[in-house]
Amino acid sequence: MARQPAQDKGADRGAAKGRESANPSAAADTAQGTATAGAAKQAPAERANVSRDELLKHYRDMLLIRRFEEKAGQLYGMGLIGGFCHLYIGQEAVVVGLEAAAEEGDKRITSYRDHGHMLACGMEARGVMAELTGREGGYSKGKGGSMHMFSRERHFYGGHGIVGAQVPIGAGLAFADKYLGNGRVTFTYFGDGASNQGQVYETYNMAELWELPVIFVIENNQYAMGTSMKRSTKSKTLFGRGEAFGIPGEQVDGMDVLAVKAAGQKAVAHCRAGKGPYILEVMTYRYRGHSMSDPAKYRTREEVQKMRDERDPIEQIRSLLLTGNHATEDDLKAIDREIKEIVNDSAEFAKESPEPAEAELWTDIYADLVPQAEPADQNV
Ligand SMILES: Cc1ncc(C[n+]2csc(CCOP(=O)(O)OP(=O)(O)O)c2C)c(N)n1
Ligand SMILES: [Mg+2]
Repeated sequence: MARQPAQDKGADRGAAKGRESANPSAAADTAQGTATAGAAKQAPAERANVSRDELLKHYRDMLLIRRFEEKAGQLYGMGLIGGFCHLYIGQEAVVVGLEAAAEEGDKRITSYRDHGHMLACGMEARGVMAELTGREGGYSKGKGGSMHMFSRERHFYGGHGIVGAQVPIGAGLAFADKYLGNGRVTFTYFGDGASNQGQVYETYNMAELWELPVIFVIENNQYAMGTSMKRSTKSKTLFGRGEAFGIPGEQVDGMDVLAVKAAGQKAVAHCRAGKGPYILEVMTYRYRGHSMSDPAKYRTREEVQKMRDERDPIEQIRSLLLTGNHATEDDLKAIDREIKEIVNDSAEFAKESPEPAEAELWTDIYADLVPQAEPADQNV
């Protein structure tokens, strides 16, 4: 069994530090020095007209993801989660910022690093944790696991283990919405590694040709397993590749939830106005390994620590809340307690939920939605 790294304490430990250094407009100093935010030229308080309630919601939503993922890491270490498990710790601002730009009915689809996306779009922590542990109470009745959860109710279309596979499917979802004329937008998330795949560019071409309402969100965490961006491409930006197909886009500071939200709103407006797809390259960073077993030889501990100390997305909002007198330490402690309860409750629920019955092996294999055709004439 893979050894677990120490629990992520970034959101607590860096509190004081965050107040001094959390200027989200600062260029992120990353492995490649590329995590600058095209959209983040001003400090968020000046840039975004954000209410106290919004700030608190962003803080709460990001903290839920972080604490949930820490708990998932623990349960994995205890042998309660089998198979693959890719944690999202460090990247919380991406999905929380974009969900803040979405409206009810908009769709989302992503890769295997998907727990944060589920929580951010309103799926229940209990159902996600029970699925991770392979229990009946999970979103896929315990048969899908970490990478294969869906919720039609919350318009969440997975959870895809094949790198890049979700990209054409995301365009397909957007095609359906365009056909139905319902004004909905699809957020199609994929990584920097996935963005070197051919199917992404076939999808770009069709999406632009058909003016599909799809936002391609490249979560550029700068590594594809152990391969850094530097080793995989000479492209200066990934969003810039859309230009060949006529798709506009931009690079965003993915450690700044307000910058992500602002860019998301712009992209959504573009899509809803019928102008076709938009690309957001969101510069982010994962603190943990690629998955639970990761030799971590491709980057230094110092690189990770620097990012956590100086750029942590939760610390940035925490700092804004405190320095702007929008919240007190006690207010934030109360939120921390509330989140802890939700996460602990999800783990208890998961442990108590039974494993799926053997008969479940034969269910949920084919959809029953296709109308049955009349039996064909045997002689034709
Ligand atoms: C088609 C395919 N090729 C290779 C793999 C193995 N694999 C899993 S994740 C991954 C890296 C993808 O990196 P990126 O797109 O940057 O996403 P991240 O893991 O950083 O979120 C690879 C190569 C796979 N699952 N599917
Ligand atoms: Mg990556």
